[in-house]
Amino acid sequence: MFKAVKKEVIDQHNQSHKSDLDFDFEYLEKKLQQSQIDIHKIKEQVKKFQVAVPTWGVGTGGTRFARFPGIGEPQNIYEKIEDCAVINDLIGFTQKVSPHFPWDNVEDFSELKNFSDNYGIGFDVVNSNTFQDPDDSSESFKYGSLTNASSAARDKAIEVNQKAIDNGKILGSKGLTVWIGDGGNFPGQISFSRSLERYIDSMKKIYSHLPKDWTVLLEHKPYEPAFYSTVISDWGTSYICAKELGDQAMCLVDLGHHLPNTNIEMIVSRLIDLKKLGGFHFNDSKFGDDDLDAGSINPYELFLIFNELTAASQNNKISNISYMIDQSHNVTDPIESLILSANEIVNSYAKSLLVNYSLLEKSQDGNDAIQSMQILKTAFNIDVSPIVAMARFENGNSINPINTYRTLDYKNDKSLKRKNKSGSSSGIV
Ligand code: PSV
Ligand code: MN
Repeated sequence: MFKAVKKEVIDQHNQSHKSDLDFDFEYLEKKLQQSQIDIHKIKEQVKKFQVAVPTWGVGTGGTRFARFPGIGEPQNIYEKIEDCAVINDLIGFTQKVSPHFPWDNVEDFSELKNFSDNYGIGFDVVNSNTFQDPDDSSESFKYGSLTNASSAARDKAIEVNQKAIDNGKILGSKGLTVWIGDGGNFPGQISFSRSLERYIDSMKKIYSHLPKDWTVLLEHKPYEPAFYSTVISDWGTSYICAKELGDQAMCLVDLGHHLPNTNIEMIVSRLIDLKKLGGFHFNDSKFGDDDLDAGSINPYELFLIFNELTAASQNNKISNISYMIDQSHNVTDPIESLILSANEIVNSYAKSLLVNYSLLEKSQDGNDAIQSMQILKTAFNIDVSPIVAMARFENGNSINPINTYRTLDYKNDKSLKRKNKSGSSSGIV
């Protein structure tokens, strides 16, 4: 097994941070004892938390205006895996990656799996890309993929998805996320009705290609790249399609795919009750699908989402939710953004574990709005970073991952071998 970051480096760093961590942890332990919360129980749950890193997230992102590549950027899936292994060696919460096809296509998927296995990296849900033309340019998805009026284009889009499943099978994945950019830029451009019908029809063909132990996750989005209407625009449409397809079809909630001020935590609760919540794409946003770092703009929203998840899990209402990050890192070193984002997600999860749900239920049913709100706010306001840091330490990872990462000079080192392609193209990868 290779280590992207040497164990000795992590251990040496941890030595200099351990006594401060012990001090903070013991203080929090006493503080939580006052509310009869056992910090060790929380820490054990936190140690098991996992969220997948998007392979496309380790490359510098961009907008439709420009992309400003960083130094030592990964140029192919193998180099992306190396960067993901650095992240996981430092934090341990990201043992799997979520690949995107055809972006991550290789000749030999078994070889890729062996390579990743060696780094201790596995493969989570795979993603299919039919929002740009297929690799062989045999068909165009300019006017849609799974919902295109041309049956040849639809068949090609189905084939791209089926290939993604086949690749994922070799990699050990158990799921496929389907997001299509299909929609219209002008009123009248497409028939709302016929395009949805075609989507369901195409999805049925993809669904029938799924192995029995796989899940297909349907991802909705209200706009972009289509700016007037999208075919799978909201969670209701996504739910109807998942229901129509069958038990292996679930809905995926990308935090950026909602109109402003949408109550995302309520959507999460609804999908849980409808038994159709299958996964997340975590990110944050200010205005639209900004793909900013998780928890960087609205950490309370992230906490409220985990509050729904933890309450549902304590009532045995959910299992097997796929947690993935989906971000575009335009001005930061993606490795640093992903380290902080994953920790921010774990942080929100840890805070949700502090909520006393039986007290909250009583308070809600007693119509005590102030107390109910305070129960959540109190948990949210507790600094759980010593729990998360101790979980990382006990899992063999870094107490202060950004600090450790910066001493590696990793990207400078990589830039000697990885040569960025010239020019500044736009786009997300
Ligand atoms: C679309 O905006 C999306 O959220 C889908 O999940 C894509 O697969 C991903 O972004 C690409 O970054
Ligand atoms: Mn997404």
